[in-house]
Amino acid sequence: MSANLLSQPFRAIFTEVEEAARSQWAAEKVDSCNLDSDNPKHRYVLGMFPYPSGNAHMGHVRVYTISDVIARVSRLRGYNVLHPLGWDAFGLPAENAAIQNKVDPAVWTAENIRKMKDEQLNRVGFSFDFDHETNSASPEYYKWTQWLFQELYDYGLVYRAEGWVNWDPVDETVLANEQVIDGCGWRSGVPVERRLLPQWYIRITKYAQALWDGLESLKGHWSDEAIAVQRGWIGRSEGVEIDFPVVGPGEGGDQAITVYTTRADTLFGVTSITLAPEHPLAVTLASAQQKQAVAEYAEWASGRGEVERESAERTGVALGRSCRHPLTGEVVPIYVSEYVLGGYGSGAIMNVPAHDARDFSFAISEGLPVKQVILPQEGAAPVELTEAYTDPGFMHGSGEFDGMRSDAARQKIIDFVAEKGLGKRKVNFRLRDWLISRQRFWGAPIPMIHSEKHGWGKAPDLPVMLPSNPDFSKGSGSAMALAPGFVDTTWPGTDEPARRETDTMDTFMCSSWYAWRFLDAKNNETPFSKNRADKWMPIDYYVGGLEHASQHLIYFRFISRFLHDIGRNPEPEPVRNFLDNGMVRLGGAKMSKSKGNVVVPNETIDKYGADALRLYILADTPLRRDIDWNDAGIEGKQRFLSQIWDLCSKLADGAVPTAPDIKTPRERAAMGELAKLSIEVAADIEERRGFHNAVARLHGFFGEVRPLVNAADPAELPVMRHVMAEFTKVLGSFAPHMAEALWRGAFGGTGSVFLESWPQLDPTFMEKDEVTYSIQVNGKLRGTIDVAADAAEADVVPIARAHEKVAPHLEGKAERRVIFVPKRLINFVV
Ligand code: ANZ
Repeated sequence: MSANLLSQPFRAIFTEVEEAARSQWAAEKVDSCNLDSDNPKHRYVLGMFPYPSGNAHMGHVRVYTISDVIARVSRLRGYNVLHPLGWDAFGLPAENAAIQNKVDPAVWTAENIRKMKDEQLNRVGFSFDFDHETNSASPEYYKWTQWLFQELYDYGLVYRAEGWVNWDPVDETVLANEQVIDGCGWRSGVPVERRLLPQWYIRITKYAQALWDGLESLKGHWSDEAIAVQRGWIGRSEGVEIDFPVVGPGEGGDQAITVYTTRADTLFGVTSITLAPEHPLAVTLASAQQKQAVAEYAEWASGRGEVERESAERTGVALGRSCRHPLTGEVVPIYVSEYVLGGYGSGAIMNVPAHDARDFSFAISEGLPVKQVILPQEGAAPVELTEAYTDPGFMHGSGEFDGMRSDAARQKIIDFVAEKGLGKRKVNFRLRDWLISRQRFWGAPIPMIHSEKHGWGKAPDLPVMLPSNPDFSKGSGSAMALAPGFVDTTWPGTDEPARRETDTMDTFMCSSWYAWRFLDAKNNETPFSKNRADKWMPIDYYVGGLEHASQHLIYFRFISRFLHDIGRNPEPEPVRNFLDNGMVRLGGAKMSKSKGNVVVPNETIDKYGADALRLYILADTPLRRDIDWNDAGIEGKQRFLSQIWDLCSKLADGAVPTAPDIKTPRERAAMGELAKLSIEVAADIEERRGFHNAVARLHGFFGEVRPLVNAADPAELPVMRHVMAEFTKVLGSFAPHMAEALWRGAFGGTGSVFLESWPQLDPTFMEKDEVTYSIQVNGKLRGTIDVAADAAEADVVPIARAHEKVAPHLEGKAERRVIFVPKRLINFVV
């Protein structure tokens, strides 16, 4: 940096300062990471990779500023740090843009990546090593996504089955949920139909228990909420399956309906049985009179979305048949209703209107009895319920279980039912198999082929390349089939005709394994080498929004466990510490282009500089809270940086001692502030996730040290220079551009400040020359005194005894004991 920049006001030259620092980093390869270095200390710091929309937003700035601070602090503290960035580059927006603007999605995506990387994110000063960049839409990457699919297939974790999709009858294409707006296709505007089509699934349910138990094994930091979201998604429940025999005469009269319940304690309150529309017995069992109504209802309901089914008004149709209660022998009617889901439990439930809210409203609309079997108080009389009573309580109307506490009775009834052979204990999960196929173009082609003779098999010679210049004239789902030469192929090792699968994979598949690819981004022989995975996994710090805690994290943890099981990943879990950060809002609302309330990073950087932006986005708000954007806040950060700049410019002339000789109280005080700063900021970042506290400490340090520098004698200036030079090393993780400029420009650094080490100070610097003692009489505070920190008890106690506010309380009383706590407290017990 030219010396004359230093003499100018920071506000006038910050852009120049920032650009100069970035060119130095690029030229000197300051951010590069040698993955095979033999430094035994290493850290993998990862922010969730972005979708390349072409517009970096404040959400990106927040995530990567956090990961960048951890990465920079870690490097200065002696770690070899991997802090990479890549692109989650497949997906719908590219395809939509391609259809609208008639460009190849590959071209559109490449241009967006260039914009986001070179023109936007680069300007924030993130220390990414782009030697390890990945792009999930490149053949070099998706070759291995396809490999992963085929591995899962080889291990029996992939299957094909019919699944419901949104079908646009005009565009003749399958729509993603996001493309259905108010029940209509986003392009055609006509109502969307639900259709059953063959789909590829991944058997993630086989890992449900492991994914559940794994949450228990996480030893690093995971917020309770991130864990809770996953528990909700996996949804493990312990219950019992109970058989209700069907009462004859009629078809299926010798059968039983198996229900799944988590509330065996309510068994005596059952007043009906309800089947899911998909239940195989629904139509079969229906009486002749009801068969058609049941069939029509079942067909209508099966086509409806799950959320809709669970939240709609309770509807249903009686089968005209009944079941016998296995314990009481009572006969109860059977219904079919959409709120019972086909894919969960046994697809049939026992209705207990008195104790389940859904059953209560169903019973009211069907005129079914409400039978209370749990009472809030022991010995209370049942009353007419106006809503379901869902709390625990005391058993009633339940035979030999009466009077027991309901939670204890639950276990007893399960045992009883099991002993009698009427049912068995059962664990269920809400987690469903992962529907992975998408009838779209811009994704990793599913690497399977089909022949009439051989059925389905793996496509040889990966990657199965995505055709270029797709023809979207018949909608996105057909582009693959229309690509010349894509579909027709031959069965491996023969010249028999075969057809390629035209579906592509869910993009969550691409992001389920990207963390491993960063370890070996250029490897063409294997997805990643085992040595690298053994060394670098699990990720030490993973940063991203809580909105990814359900899907992405579940898929990521699943693939991590799978890779572990096949011997390619050292530990089952992929992440040690998960840092879920809040959002950035404006005027209380989430920033969004459609609402027109966005603050654009590039414009902010033009106005205030990247360092001010970085400080601002970390300051004041704890990691997990949302930030409400406020221009005054970022102006304050720019002012703070200007003050640092001015002070350091003033100090610039003269030598900076590396091991200064500390003599005066002022020098000692400045060193004390530096010691406190370096120790506490390291702990804030590495252990406490207190990014906002760390920024507050930068302010605190400066507030204490600036007056010391301003008051310093010429003889004290070398130490002051030393303190401020060391300060730039701490500041650098937060405001890297300024720190680099000052380190080289004001303090004579010959290389990058980021190749230096974190200040290591003797903590005794933090000890004050003087300490304050509280003086108590019988535990009650009467006064304080300031004495030399190393003063002995024998010197301090007489001073305390003579204190003007203390002496009157001691006068004329017998001193029984004196409690002395060094550097803190004296208590006279009288
Ligand atoms: C009787 C009962 C009484 C229930 C009561 C609840 C409260 P989780 O915890 O999510 O597993 N259920 C079972 N299978 C179902 C299906 N396929 N579709 C919709 N609901 C179903 O929930 C288990 C409870 O959800 C089960 O316990 C059953 O209702 C219902 F006072 O049985 B319960």
